[in-house]
Amino acid sequence: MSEQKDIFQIAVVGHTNAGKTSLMRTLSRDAEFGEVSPSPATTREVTSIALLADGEPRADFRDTPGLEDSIGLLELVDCMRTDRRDDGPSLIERFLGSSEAGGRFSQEAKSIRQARVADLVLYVIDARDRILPRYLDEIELLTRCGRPLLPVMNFVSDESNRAEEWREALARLGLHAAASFDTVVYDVEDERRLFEAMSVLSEPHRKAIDALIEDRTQRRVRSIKRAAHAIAELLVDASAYVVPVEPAGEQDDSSEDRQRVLEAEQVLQAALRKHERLTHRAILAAFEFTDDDTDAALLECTQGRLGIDLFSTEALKQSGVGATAGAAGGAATGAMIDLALGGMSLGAAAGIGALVGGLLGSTAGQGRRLYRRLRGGDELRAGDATLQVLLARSLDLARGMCTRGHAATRRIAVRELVLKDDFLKETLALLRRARSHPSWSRVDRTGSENGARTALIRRIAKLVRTRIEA
Ligand SMILES: Nc1nc2c(ncn2[C@@H]2O[C@H](COP(=O)(O)OP(=O)(O)OP(=O)(O)O)[C@@H](O)[C@H]2O)c(=O)[nH]1
Ligand SMILES: [Mg+2]
Repeated sequence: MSEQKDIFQIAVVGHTNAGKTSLMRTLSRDAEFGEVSPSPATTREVTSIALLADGEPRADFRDTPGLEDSIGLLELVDCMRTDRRDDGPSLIERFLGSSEAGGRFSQEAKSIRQARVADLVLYVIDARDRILPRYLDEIELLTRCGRPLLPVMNFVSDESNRAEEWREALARLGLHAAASFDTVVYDVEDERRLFEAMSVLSEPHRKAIDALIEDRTQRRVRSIKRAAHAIAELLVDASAYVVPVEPAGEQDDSSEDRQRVLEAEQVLQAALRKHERLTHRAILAAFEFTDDDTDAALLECTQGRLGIDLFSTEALKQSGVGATAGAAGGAATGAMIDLALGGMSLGAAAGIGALVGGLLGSTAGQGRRLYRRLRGGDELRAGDATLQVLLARSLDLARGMCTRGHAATRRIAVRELVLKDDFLKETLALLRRARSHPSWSRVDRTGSENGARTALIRRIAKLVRTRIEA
């Protein structure tokens, strides 16, 4: 536990299961902090974490055990009054010095002790709950601690929340400032408003809070930039990637030809699947989720939208490419992989094949094979449909991460974003430049720096960023 004297001290208190430890996790961007569980009385000891700005600790948040028997405790504290002028803090001190603080109310005493010495007390509320007498008694006890008190309503993204009822009840108790902050469904604006409300109640620590707000704003911008860059890199790598098809021998018939294409197709699919997974990890890392969180989160994804195979009709449909897939005869790979014969697209090569065949008086197929041998081998590459699916899925993930608190324990909420036509067209047009540079691709290999590649990635990342933020 950090023991710096003049650092801003915040006690995080409240009823058991209200989400105190979850709040600590999300504010500190540390999904490993403490223990979070749906069963009550999970946190048994006070634990602290320092929030940093520019690498310096600015505020010390203390997680505390949940208040379980506030009704019993308030009765006890009331009985400790010996003079009608005894004020709240003196009654609280009396309780903390009593044997009851080490006995029946030992858990409550740990929280109350922190609330008594903190510069600010955050009272975490499960805003779905009705306003029960035990909550009113919790507030009364905390008010008696004599420190600035800020209620923080958690679970506000739940439609059944009673935030308005809570606000009214809190106002009746003289608590006119209350913050809303869902620890699981993260909202960057709510976080800023929470810090601002803290700042109003803790004037001497305004500078520290301003530094935290600034730090978080910058981190947000950085996260989105990094995610956009990872997506742009994925798209450029996938566009530039080519898999050669083994050159056909003199005697090859068309079934062997097909077999070779099929094998190359599998190589291409496996490589792009792997590259997509790497990008998804990079997106999570951009939002400050560690490798362990990433494993858990992506594992969850495997049952959801991102778990659907990249080269499936389902993935095409989900990414709004359904019509294209249908046009290609229903087979997903037909729409997703381009077979370039001797360096040109299938359509153009079929024409050339017919032309060569016609000239030699043989069939288009024979002509095509001959032409191919003259030009060198065939190759496979990702079609526009694949690029569109890669873009749609990675954008969905990045947008999902924008609203994922570090307290989230469930699967990532991936919502489908309908890609705007002009954005899609512009991105695909830019990607065409990568098509003629197979050496730019980092799929399955590392590559040396290349100015034109970097410039293209930057341009695409800028476009992608606007969609993450949209
Ligand atoms: N959906 C949702 N779940 C939440 C939210 N906050 C907390 N939870 C869940 O509620 C349960 C309790 O959260 P904790 O953070 O452990 O609560 P606590 O106040 O620290 O509880 P104790 O340590 O037992 O006093 C966990 O299962 C959390 O995942 C929220 O904002 N939304
Ligand atoms: Mg806890």
